[in-house]
Amino acid sequence: MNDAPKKYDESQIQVLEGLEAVRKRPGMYIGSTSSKGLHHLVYEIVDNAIDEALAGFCKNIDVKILENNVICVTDDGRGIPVGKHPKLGIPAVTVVFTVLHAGGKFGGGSYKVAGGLHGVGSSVVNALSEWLNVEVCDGKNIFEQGFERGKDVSELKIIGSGDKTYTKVTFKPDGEIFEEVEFDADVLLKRLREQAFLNAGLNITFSDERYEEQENSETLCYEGGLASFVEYIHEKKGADCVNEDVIYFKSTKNEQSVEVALQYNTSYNELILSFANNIHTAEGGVHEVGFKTALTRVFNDYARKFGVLKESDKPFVGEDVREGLTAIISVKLMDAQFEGQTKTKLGNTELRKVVDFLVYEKVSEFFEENPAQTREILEKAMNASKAREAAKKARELTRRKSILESSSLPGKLADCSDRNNEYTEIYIVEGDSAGGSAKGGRDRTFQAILPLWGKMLNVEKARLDKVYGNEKLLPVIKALGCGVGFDLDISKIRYGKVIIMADADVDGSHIRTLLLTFFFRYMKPVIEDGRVYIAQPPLFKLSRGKNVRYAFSDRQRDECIKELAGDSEVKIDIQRYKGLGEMDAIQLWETTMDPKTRTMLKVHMEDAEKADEVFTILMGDKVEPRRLFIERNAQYVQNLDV
Ligand code: 28F
Repeated sequence: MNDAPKKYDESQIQVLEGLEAVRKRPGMYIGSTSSKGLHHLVYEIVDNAIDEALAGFCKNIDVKILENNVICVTDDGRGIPVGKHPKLGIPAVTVVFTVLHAGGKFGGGSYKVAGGLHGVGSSVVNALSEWLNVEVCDGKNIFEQGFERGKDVSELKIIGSGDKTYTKVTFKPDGEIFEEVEFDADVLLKRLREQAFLNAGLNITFSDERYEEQENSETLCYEGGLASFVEYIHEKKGADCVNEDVIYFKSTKNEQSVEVALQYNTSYNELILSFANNIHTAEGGVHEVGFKTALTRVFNDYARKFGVLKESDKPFVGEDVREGLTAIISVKLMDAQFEGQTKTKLGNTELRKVVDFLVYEKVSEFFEENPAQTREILEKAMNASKAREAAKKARELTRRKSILESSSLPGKLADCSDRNNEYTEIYIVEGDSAGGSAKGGRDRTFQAILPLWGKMLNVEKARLDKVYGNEKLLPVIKALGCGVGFDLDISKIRYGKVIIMADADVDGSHIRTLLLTFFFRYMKPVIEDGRVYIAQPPLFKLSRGKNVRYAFSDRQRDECIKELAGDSEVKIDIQRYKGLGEMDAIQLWETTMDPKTRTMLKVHMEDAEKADEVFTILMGDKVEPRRLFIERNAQYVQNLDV
């Protein structure tokens, strides 16, 4: 250990200030210190290895979770340079791990993006790790350096020799920073698989070595790239495909590449995933716009040319040509501009035309060369277009009908007096008895009640025109007042919160799932806006004389028993609520509706692809994928009523 007195020159001070800044406000660099932020540390290191693959020098990346949640990532690239940094006079690899946003990768001329959540650099991971070890082989010597909470605790030193080049980074996230230090292997696996799809031929191996008995490892390598990605998505949710082949094309021009894969399935939903430099552009951007406009144009041009669309027929609109579409768009470019609220919208305007031109040219080519598959695809677009027209008529009809009726609000709605949708809430309640108690218990200034009745529709297997005709959903659409499907205008929504309140039994969870499917498929912005909640009524009422407690789980029930019994063996009355109707209005208010005491689950959508898969599996018509899903997830279900 080099114990010479530390010379605190300017560069040392810059290093310390940088790391201090990261440890003081980690959320600024990795989004949060929750489990999501914890996993972001791994993505950052893996992204650097993938950049080395993008540069063409790395073929294999290995990711391991070792015991007590230590991560080890290795790539067989050139190895981070160990030579002295020209300006700072210390090894380049030490700069990469101690200077914020360091590394030549940021000096332009690479795919790395500076700032934001992407490419925050290895130094942030180092600062947020209890310890980190970097090992580099330059084809001759093996070098190693250790750090603790970002500070180097040893000089870079030679620990051996080797004839292969590689970089290996091992680190233990700092428990002082992260509330949760337990890694979720499935979360890492999903992200690594996505990166393997996005980088055709890259070989990523993953293993979770925390538990002796069940070491599981996976090798992820897809020569088919995005085409394999589309096949994987369809296979995972048991989708039936309309056309046999995945339409796939890639074009690279002056260090810019555009890669697209698309295929149609028989569902009514569209799933488009877009990426820029391997980063998921959840907010879309120019590449998605270019793709969508070109697709609509090529459908219309081809349909006109071959008489599928007659002169008198209206042209296809975007939603017609995207019904049942699974598409992945991946662009790689220098100096990508990320915009939007979460820096996940691609802004490079010149790219829109590039993507548009390529998609138009390549999809036309496919149509010309595959008339049979094209006929299937266009027929589906025709049906979608007809259903859209029918939905428009159904909507006009409901509008006209409601204009004929006194109010355009549903008869069963017990509205609230306040009109400001900052505060108002609507409880969608299953069953008239529960609806009655909810009306009796609510605070009518800001709480509206809509009792549901009639047959519910599983929208997973229905188009929008059927939704308008459904007696259970139509009142919900009218009460919320913001429309549905592609003409939903979230600014018109009449309530700040939409709260689903159903019994805690199997029927209640079925109606809840059907409603969530409806919101996800036809009112997604209401979920994305964080307005959908699930009421949590109590499962038990415990009483000892006048002393009453409510419990929302078995564990809470047992705690209440101890609390009420104290140290005397006395009888405690325990009532298991079978349905909301068993509670009177006051109890329902106190336990489930009073904002001061209630607990509610907020419905949020971390990952559109995952949500699409879950709804397709749970609500779709394929039994096998559903059985597998239930088998895999039954372990997480509390109070399973078997
Ligand atoms: C397990 C994580 O971080 N791999 C990396 C490289 C390779 C180079 C590099 C990285 C250049 C001057 C900073 C090598 N030779 N895996 C990784 N592999 N960084 S990170 O260079 C970084 C800058 O200092 C590299 C020639 N050019 C670049």
